[in-house]
Amino acid sequence: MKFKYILPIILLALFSVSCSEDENDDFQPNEIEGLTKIQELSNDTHVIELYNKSGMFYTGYNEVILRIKNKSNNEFEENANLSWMPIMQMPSMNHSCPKSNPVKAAGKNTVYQGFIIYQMTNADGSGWSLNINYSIDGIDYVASSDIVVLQNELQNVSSFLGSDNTKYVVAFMEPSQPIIGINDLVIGVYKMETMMSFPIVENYSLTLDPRMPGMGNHSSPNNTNLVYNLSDKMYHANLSLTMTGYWVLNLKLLNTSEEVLKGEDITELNTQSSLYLELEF
Ligand SMILES: [Cu+2]
Repeated sequence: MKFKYILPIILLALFSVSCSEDENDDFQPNEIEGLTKIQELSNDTHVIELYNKSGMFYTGYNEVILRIKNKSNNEFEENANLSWMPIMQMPSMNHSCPKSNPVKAAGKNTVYQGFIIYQMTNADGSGWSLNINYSIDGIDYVASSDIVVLQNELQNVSSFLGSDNTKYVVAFMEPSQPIIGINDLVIGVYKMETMMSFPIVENYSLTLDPRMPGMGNHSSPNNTNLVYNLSDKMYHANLSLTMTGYWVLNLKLLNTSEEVLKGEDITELNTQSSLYLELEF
């Protein structure tokens, strides 16, 4: 082949590559800006990309953003129905954890948002896998993979047996960026109904007593107890943080009859509740 035939082919190839990239930018704006990829799960038809801020899963509450790339045209699916099932394999049994299935993120075209609350992990981050079931235009798909879940240094989730002989998971959700002053504290409460089912606990309440163990276990003024919020199905309170540092949020969980299921008051002799979450900022 002579050079005069090759050059137009090269130019054509270059042009079509840059052209298709422009198309992608136009039709699929970057909806994952500021996020870091945790990992991908892939099957024959799709690549599912998982994102959050840190790019890692940690024990406790994990907000997760995902998108589904179609392998045949490299476009992101905009009409998927998703559910997911995190599973931890333990020596004697398997169990799942509290979660919310991913739904289309508000105002976005290609990204879906949900959360997973890992209540434990192995020291080396192993043990968990994630199964994602989804359907697009009436066709069902599955993707699954092992995932790495690292141990959070602070106790931001507590799993325990209540005095009603029911197992509960209590998880810190907000504030993710605590401030000196009044913070909107958000906590999730879940019941371990079976190894695989962790429904939301509604209409209970939690008392709140934040303390600084490093500074004579002092508290702070103007805290409120946690009450159930019907719209987001989580528990909210005013959390008063008077200074930066290490705080223990001492809690008591009460059922709808105001019976204490877990936790104790803080006194001179009892400096910490058996139900608590930690925070440092
Ligand atoms: Cu486990």
